Parts: sequence; structure tokens; C-alpha cells
Amino acid sequence: MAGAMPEPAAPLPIPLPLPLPLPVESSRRERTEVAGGAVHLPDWLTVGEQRRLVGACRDWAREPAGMRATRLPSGGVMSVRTVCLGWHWRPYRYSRTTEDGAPVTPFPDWLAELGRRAVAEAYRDPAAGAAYRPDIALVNYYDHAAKMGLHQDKDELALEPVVSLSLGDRCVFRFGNPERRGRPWTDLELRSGDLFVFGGPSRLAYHGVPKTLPGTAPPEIGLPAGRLNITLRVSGLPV
Ligand SMILES: O=C(O)CCC(=O)C(=O)O
Repeated sequence: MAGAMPEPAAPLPIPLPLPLPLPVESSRRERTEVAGGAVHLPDWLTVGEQRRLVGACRDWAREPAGMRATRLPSGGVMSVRTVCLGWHWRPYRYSRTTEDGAPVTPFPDWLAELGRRAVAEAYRDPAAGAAYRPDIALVNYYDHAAKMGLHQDKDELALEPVVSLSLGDRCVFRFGNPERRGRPWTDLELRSGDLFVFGGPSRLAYHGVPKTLPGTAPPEIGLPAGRLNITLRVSGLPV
């Protein structure tokens, strides 16, 4: 019949899209309390803050007390390269000068302020944040092959939390227990901008970095290769 609606064409053999599942990564990237007092806050630093920290690390690395591979009393040399602020870590104690006599770079107030914000937000405890007075930073640079074995941070006289900030390539961060260098542990991925705070019952937990994931750094933070980690600590040493 003229003017009649044409028969609908057979449906196209292209299925309609199904609702997309949530990306696995986004469902895992939430605040996590890995153990008592050990908190992972993903994507805590903005890109701008990451850029500023990368630039500051570059400046600290060039200072007279600059970045170096630490020689262990056993004779081994760490694959990670480190520059310290406030107090220089020479295994297994702190001093105000490096092994070659250079004065350690001062610990800046703005970094302490960042540490206070980190503790307040990780523990959801503004008073704990306000009371936090870090005076040591260890800035570690990992090239594609560097790693760090399981160890405790126990050369400080105070047991205030350690604040750890990650920049650049992702890594596998192994967080163990305070009793022994072994299982049980949790492996988690730390990415650029992530915050990890460990204090309280986890302050002396063994931890380490078995590997980094080269080529995973976000290009916009100004670190084309490798991983930087900044840990803030309270020395408990006299001013
Ligand atoms: O690179 C990290 O995430 C850990 C660094 C660390 O364990 C340390 O500096 O003692």
C-alpha cells in the first residue's frame, strides 16, 4: 500500500554495547589501611605538587651533600641513590655531615607542613597532624634496576609516623610486619602522587621495594625516568 511504513529493516548484526564494568584500577585505588597505623592514600599529591617536589629533589641532589649511593658496613653498595635533608643517614645512625664532610641540606619548613597535612589526612586526625614535627627526609632515586630490601626504619630515637611520598614510576611496595623480615606481608602498588603513612603498631614494620615498573611515570610531573621516594621522619635527636 502506497505511503505505508516500510517494514523495519532487520536489526543490524552489531550488538548494543553492554554497560562497561568499572575499571579494575579505579575500584582498587581507595584509601586502604594495610595494617594498624599503616595507611595508603592513592593520588594524594596534585600534579602541581608532584612537579614542585620533583624540582626540589633535583635541587637537593645537586647540593654539596647531594645524591649518592650509600655504602653499607657489609661493604655492599645500595642500588638506590639517596640525598638526605635535616640529618644525613649513614647506616646505621644520623649525623649533620656526609661521609665526605659536607653539611647536610636543611629540612625546609614547607616540607614539614606537607608532612603534617599527610599525617592529618592519613589518620583523619587533625591533632595528630598538628603535632607532627619531621626533621629528616630521605629522598631515594630508583633507576630501572634499583630496589630496596626488607628493612625497618629504626635509627630514629622517636617513634612518630613515617610519611612516604612516591613520584615517577610505579613500584611494588612490600609492607611486612614488625616481628621478622619475612611473611606475612602485603604487596601493593605505589604510584606517582601516592601517600603511605606508617606509625603506631606498624612504625617498625619491615618494608621494601622489590621492583619498580619502568616507563609508568606520568609525563607531566617532569621526571622522564625512574622513581623518587621521599620519606619524612622524626629523629628525636637534639636540635
Ligand atoms: O621507596 C620506598 O617507597 C621506600 C623507601 C624506604 O623504605 C626507606 O627510605 O627506608
